[in-house]
Amino acid sequence: MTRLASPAWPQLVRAGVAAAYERGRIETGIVHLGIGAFARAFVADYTEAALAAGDARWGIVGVSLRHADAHARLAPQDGLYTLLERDGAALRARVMGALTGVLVAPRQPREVMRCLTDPRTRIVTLTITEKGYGFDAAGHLDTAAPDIAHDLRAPHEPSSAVGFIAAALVARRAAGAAPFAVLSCDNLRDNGRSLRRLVLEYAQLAFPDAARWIEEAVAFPNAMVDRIVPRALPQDHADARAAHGYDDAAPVRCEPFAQWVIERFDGARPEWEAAGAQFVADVRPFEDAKLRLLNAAHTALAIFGVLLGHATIAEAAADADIAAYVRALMQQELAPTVAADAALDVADYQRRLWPRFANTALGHGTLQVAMDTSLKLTQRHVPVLRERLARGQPIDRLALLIAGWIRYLAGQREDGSAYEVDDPLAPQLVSLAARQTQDPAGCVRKTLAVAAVFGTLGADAVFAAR
Ligand code: CS2
Repeated sequence: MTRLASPAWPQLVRAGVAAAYERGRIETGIVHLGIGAFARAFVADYTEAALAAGDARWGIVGVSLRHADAHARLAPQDGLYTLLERDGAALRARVMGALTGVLVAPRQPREVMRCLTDPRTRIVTLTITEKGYGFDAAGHLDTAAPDIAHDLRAPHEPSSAVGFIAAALVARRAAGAAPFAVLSCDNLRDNGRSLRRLVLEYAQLAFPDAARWIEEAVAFPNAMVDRIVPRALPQDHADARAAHGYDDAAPVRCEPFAQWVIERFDGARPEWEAAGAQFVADVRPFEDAKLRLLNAAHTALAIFGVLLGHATIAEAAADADIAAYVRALMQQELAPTVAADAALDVADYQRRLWPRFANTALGHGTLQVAMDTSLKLTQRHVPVLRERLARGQPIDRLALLIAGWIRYLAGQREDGSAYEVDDPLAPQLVSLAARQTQDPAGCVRKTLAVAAVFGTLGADAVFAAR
């Protein structure tokens, strides 16, 4: 069987599996940091539509900041891969051509800098997950984080996303080139503004002369990103082959739904509207709806799903007890904190969520969504808890989720079987959780005192009592 790669492109176009553009003419206009499955199902898919609409400037060089896996799979395929949209029995397969290269930063740091400083690169997009940024608990630069500490010692040989962005901006300024815009595509509150603050704090330490210029010249638009993208499964390779006849070592599975809402930014960019991206003056209402409804409920389905032995989110959503609880959590405690906004129909957004959770074709692992929950809570639930407590509103269902999470940290399902807690704070949290049956109150008190997760909320007596 032939491996998917550039020579197949014209035939894929003729077969209607790839968009009808001349792939050899595509230039690189975007560097994407963190080229995992989400980036390939999201940024690349929207960009594919702009390329298909005839603007050849926007190929994407994907960069892995740590692992070589994406490169190993995609380089032999010249960046091509199959996107498999799954919903129930429906399957839509398309080959994406937007990736013009894949780099591994630890192995090719100079090549990464060369792409970032190329004047044709106009945008840097990122999907590096909550833990990739280097935020401390208060949302500032964590100068003690190993990557950040390393980069502050050697700012011209960066290893972190923030370090690469700052060093490249400084080099562009020195060369008289315009800066690129920086567009975070992670599930963080105020993702653009937060990243901007981080880069400025970093630049003040690493490149004090350039910090002011970065502050004035560089755009960091806020954006809300939404598409459920589970890990690929063996079935995906077979389905890709059935769709086009080639072997694909890097297929991506996702739901058909996608929504990208971006705060308006000036300067060159692909026509992402071609795939339905929305440009708005204020992205926050969208971001709140997404984090507080989809993501906050997702975490609840994942935690209780793991505990009750459900392998996937769809199975958890089909469990009558979990479903009743999560629906009540959404309706009574989460949705009321999402402000009404003329540009967003919250009720409609909410109505569309359950079928997405219940999509049995996704195979979205509860353990995958439960990963890094300590960081996700700070984005998804802690702000809601704060608001509701400040207004004297009930928090019973949110408190149950936190209790469920503490129970989850014990690493054991209700049936006694074990799983691994995958979280950057696991060593600390798992040891706190170990004695929870002997000393439940002490375990709760000590877990709520972990400031990296709860900040000052842990000291709230009403919260702790619930
Ligand atoms: C999920 C998200 O894994 C998780 O934490 O809640 O990745 C979710 O699938 C996406 O944000 C959907 O847009």
